[in-house]
Amino acid sequence: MHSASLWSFFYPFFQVLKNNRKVYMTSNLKLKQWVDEMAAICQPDSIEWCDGSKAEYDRLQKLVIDLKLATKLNETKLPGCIAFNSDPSDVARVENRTYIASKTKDAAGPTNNWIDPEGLKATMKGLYTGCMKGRTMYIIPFSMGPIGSPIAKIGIEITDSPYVVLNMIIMTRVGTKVLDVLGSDGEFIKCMHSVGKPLAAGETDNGKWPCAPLDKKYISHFPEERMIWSYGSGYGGNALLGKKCLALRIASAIAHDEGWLAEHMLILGITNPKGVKKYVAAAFPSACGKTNLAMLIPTVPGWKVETIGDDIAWMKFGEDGRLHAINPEAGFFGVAPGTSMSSNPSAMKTINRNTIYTNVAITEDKDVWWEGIGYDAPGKLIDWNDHEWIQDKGNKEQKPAANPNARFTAPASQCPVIAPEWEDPAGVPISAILFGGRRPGTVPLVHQSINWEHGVFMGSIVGSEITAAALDLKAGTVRRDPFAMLPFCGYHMGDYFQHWLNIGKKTDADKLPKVFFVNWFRKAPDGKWLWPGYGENSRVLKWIFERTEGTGAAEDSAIGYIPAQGAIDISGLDVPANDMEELLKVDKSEWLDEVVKIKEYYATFGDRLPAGLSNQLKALEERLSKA
Ligand code: SAT
Ligand code: MN
Repeated sequence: MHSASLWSFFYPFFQVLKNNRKVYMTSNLKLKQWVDEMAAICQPDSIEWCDGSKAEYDRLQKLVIDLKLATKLNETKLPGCIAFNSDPSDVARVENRTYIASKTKDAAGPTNNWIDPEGLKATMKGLYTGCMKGRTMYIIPFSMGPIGSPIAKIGIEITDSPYVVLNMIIMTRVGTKVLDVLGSDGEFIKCMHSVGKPLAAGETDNGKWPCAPLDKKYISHFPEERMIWSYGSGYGGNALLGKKCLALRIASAIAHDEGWLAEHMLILGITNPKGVKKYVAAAFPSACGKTNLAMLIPTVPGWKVETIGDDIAWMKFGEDGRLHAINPEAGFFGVAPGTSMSSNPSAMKTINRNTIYTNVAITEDKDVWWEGIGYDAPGKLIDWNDHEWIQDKGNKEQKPAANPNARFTAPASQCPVIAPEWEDPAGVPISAILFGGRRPGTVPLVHQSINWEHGVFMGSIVGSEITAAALDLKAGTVRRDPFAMLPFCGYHMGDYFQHWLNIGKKTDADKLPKVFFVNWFRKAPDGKWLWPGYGENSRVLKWIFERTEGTGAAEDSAIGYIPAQGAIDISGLDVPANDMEELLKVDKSEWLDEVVKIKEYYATFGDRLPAGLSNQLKALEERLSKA
């Protein structure tokens, strides 16, 4: 017998062994026990350990196409790309089904959905029982951050979704190397996931996105145990557990205990015409253009911006006493609608190969299309609901062809402006931290904090103004999203504020990043945008860069440092002088009004609001009344 036929002889026995869970691919006892335990509960037909290889990726891609769960896209225009349509009930994160199951309600704080961990485990064990019947259980060893980096963390995701495996291979570092680093006794974060749709004997998904109904979906976090249990959703942050669940909710709790920061921030590198490079981290609520800023193409001549990350930053003090950031992710899970060659050419060039699309529309020649892609729909499309769709620009009621939260999943390494050092295990030293939101009034284009504590105050009041149409709230109400972490902080927000204040005491003041608040969304009284945004934001980044160097002219104001007249370089830009004045205006009565709103909001934290922040609010009010 030659070796191939020997293998085919033994293969069935190997499969039996594997299905009996005796092939582990790891010597880590805790991992073996956990896989055994979950397999006994979920009862999958088979178990596969993922190695993150190209062969594995290609095999799973073929599997999802054969199962009609995904469409192969045009190989000439979009090589290596596929598209999924999810179930209409499963198109975004589900915040009201997302839980922090800490031992006490107080530990989760007023901004989280708390649930008793023991009761929740009983409920979810019930749901997990037999939930993988007819399916394969995949074991995904992954690293958040460059494998072996002192800032990185290892997670193991157990899932029954090949969609999740494919996405995780792009979004994180998956593979046997991770198991090597884990070794026989390394620590890992348990990430348990099931789509919650077992299959009867002989049944297949047959093209239908598997998930459970909304009231059976649970995205659960056990911060004390560093563990995640997700059930019933196959989509995005609900299912790709390395992202919001691990890298933010669980990591924020770990960072609190270990003295570092896990933040919902992009990271970019900015180089001036002399070749000096600095790094900036920035937090904005959703829909403020984080991915666009991370990949911005400066309009100021001689300046360069490069991307390190577009969503998450983990920051630790280096030996130099400065905060160093890594991007724990390896890909971008970005919103497709609105992404075009004019809004973000670098993103468009990142997603033209080896990309997974979810809930976009598909053209007759198997290209992708979405609202805001920059050109009209070319002929008949298949919309994200699998229906024929022909653009009717006269019909304002026409439903969009792509879901507004349609996504692309693409390797960060494909980004034409990725920084060469983006995978440096030591991270990059952060010179400036930016906060921002959509604030049509009150908040100027940019201002700088007086000191770290004041910077923490700025982060705590981040928010976007809502339009009356969007929510059942008064127009002009600010929906606060402190540090853009409202849905992502794994513990009490008051303690999180205190943690940020404590970070400022761990090093010399001059080694801390300078803190800024930016607002690209200020409007004139007549409702028109005052600032062009996009690449022109480089003009504000330039001033920020100069401030971190000790140059860059500024004036004191009641709310912090404001660019001096002429300090923002607007050469070649068509912004009239009075618009510029309006953009940098600090209106005393608007800000006194803001103080009243902040007081109401701060009251929601009761006595857990750090004194440092109530002092900052008081000081702001005093400065305003003197102004
Ligand atoms: O679905 S994700 O959580 O990954 C993206 C988002 O909603 O911000
Ligand atoms: Mn995000």
